[in-house]
Amino acid sequence: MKDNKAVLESSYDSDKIQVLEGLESVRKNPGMYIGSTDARGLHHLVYEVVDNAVDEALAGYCTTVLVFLHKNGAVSVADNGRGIPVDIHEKYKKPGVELVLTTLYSGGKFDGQAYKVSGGLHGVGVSCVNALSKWLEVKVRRNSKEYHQRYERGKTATDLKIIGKANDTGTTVTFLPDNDIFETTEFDYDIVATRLREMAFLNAGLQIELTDERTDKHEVFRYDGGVSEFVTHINKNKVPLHPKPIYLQGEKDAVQVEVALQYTDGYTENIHTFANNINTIEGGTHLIGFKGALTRVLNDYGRKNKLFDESFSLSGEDSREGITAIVSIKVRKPQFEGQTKSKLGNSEVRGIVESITSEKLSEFFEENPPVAHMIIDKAMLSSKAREAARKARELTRRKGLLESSALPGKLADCSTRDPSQSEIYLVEGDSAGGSAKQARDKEFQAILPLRGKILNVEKARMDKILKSEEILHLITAVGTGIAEEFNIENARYHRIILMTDADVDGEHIRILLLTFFFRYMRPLIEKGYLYIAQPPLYKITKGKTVEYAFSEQERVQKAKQLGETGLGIQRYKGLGEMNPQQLWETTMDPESRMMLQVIIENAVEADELFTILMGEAVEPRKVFIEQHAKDVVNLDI
Ligand code: 0RA
Repeated sequence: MKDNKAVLESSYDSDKIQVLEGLESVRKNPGMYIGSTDARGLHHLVYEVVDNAVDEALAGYCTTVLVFLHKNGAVSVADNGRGIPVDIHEKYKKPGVELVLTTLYSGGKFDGQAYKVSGGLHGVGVSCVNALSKWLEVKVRRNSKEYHQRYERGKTATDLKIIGKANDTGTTVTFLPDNDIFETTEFDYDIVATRLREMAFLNAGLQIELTDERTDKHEVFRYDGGVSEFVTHINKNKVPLHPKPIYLQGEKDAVQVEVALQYTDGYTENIHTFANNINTIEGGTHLIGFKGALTRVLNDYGRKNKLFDESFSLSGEDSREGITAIVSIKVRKPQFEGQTKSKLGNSEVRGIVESITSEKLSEFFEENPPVAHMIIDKAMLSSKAREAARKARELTRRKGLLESSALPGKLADCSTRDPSQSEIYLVEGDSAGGSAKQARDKEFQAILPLRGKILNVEKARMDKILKSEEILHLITAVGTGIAEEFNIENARYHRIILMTDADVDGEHIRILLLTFFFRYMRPLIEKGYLYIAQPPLYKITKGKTVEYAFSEQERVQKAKQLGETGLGIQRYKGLGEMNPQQLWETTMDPESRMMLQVIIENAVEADELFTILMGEAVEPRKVFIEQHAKDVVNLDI
């Protein structure tokens, strides 16, 4: 979304036809409007309607948003905003609400709002939701009356009618997603809840309620502490260094900036940025502004208060070790760039965030010296460890271990030198590694066997990580380097495939590897380079017929197909039980294999997951493993 709304507003002026463009194009090419027609796209429908309600809240007219997941598969979003206008539009001779719902892009101009602060990932408007629904009904409470209108597949089905009286104002939209369009039409409570919770954190005081009528589940999300409470929530399983998050806020040239931050005793940096309520996972100008200010304030304070000498300075990484922060800005014309359109491009934002953060954080430090001292002590410890790590790295470099010319001996590399064609299998154990080496297509498949469990990077600092031989092999083979030296351009493979046994140990190794990639090579995941191999769980034989099943369900189904008698069923416990030919056919042959691509659905949740699974605190981990025991089999972060 490159500022859809602004662009389209101007085209409204110059080309009045376009504003009345119908919704056929949305139904023909839904991906262009909502990204995809899978579960993700489906959930975007809800977000889109909620965003409109949140816009009303941000404009100061709405306090509560209610979301219902109905038994019949429909969803309702009800708000107590102004209600969508119902008066007849002079030019188009239709009620405003009908224009809003049946034409693309009528929103921007018609609603009289200069801009929308909020906006779904695609910011396309409720009319797209209408276009992609079997039916949609809207109820508007306005002018002391209640109005109703129904649409089917985006087309008006009934006239707007007054159906009763109203003693407040607001809008209720109810829609049933079209199963001709979506691969799945079943809403997932947790996915909806996570987004609504995030929205509530980002908009202090706004009350969002979710009711699942299918299960009678009900939650109320309301955080009067806003982004500060968000940080407290993220840090609930970590050990904070100061009791309360630091909250900074300001506004300049119509850009609103809110920052909350809290340091923990951990080593990772955990900054989540948002622009207009959208998680900008690729960062952007607000993130750059924040980081710049943070480093500068820490150095200025440290020097001024003689916590270190003039000649010393803390690096950016030192300043951010163990930090959890939310940076949330609201800007009139957001420019979203990058691979997944989730990087903020507005250049004016950088300086604004930088100056507000600098000014307010310096003020906070002046008023809270003990907290400032604690943070700077932590950053200085990081600096020492980083120096030690640098020395360790230099040493290994001198030994040639980190040079690409000195690839690890255990690596069976592929022949092609084209990274986009190359893949590497990280295989648990030397024996499975051996099978994989025999099975592979040498041309484009490399194999790196990993012995045993790799180091838990969640509990270690860089200097220790760089002393782990398995991890060094991994870094060298992948080619990108890590941390400050990470460069995705040097990736030697564009598919990195984790292949571990389907047992508890394999699961653990997979999570250790995922933790490493998430913490130190995250852009590889963001680029879509990381995969998890899916070896079969069962081999089913009948006479000469051999079938593989990748789940319990599939085993039952395949056994039925083959007939129940005379079946041989073998449960694979490890990769080692397959001969190279079987391994190739089931797990490595691009023609027939299944792989999971690792995607970061929600960085806050992924961070929480790794903190819980791999961090220091034991109690939350126990709870987590009990609650998620079933899911862990198909861990997706
Ligand atoms: C157009 C104009 C106005 C409000 C809205 C649309 C509006 C849309 C949605 C969608 C869900 N809830 C909504 N609430 C409001 C401004 C109305 C005015 O100026 O009174």
